Amino acid sequence: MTSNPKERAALAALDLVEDGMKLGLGTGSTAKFFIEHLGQRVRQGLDVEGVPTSKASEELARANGIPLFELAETTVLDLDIDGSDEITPDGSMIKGGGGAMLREKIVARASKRFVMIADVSKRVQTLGAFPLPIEVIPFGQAATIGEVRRELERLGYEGTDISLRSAEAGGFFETDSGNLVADLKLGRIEDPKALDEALTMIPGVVTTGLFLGCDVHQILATEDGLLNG
Ligand code: ABF
Repeated sequence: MTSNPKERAALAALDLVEDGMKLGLGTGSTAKFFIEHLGQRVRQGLDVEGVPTSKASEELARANGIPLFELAETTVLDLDIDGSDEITPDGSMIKGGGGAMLREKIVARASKRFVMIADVSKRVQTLGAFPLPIEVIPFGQAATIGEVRRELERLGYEGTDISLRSAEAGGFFETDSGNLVADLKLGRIEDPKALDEALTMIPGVVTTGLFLGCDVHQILATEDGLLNG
């Protein structure tokens, strides 16, 4: 039994995988454990195929011999296994710390069931301590950020620190879709649904890192076990 809580959560999610399943393959360090252990099971004969939620997860899945496929109009995935940056007891999440929230959202929407894997530190009562990532197109990004700031003030978030995410190699971080990410330091989000709707209405905003209303099965690992529910 591994001592790493993220790996323990990933292994518990692996127990939910059955032969013949179509899977969403998440992004992040916890999902990495899942993909690597899934690859071992595939090499032992498990018959599954997956849709990766990022180029990084696609490369990792290929390196682990997991068959991949593209989402079609009628595709319904059996399980989407992914991490998160924050999650409340009712399953509302902030995702996108890794900048993959657009593809993650598309894959989650195409899935019958969303399995969130993380260490228990991701559990919060109210979202917002983790800066909310939003994906914005490069064209007119400054104007978009201005619109975002005005919407936030209308919703009562005064003086929010908004920063375009930098890339490690310098310049701005780019998502797999070639867009930018702005991180909103809101501190506490009282009405995530109203915030998500308001921000998503802004033309230059592609999506937010708010995942709301998913049927989420939470697998949260503590230092010595799993948190039930
Ligand atoms: C991904 O999981 C991202 O949305 C989120 O940022 C990340 C959390 O990563 P980790 O498992 O490394 O904490 O889905």
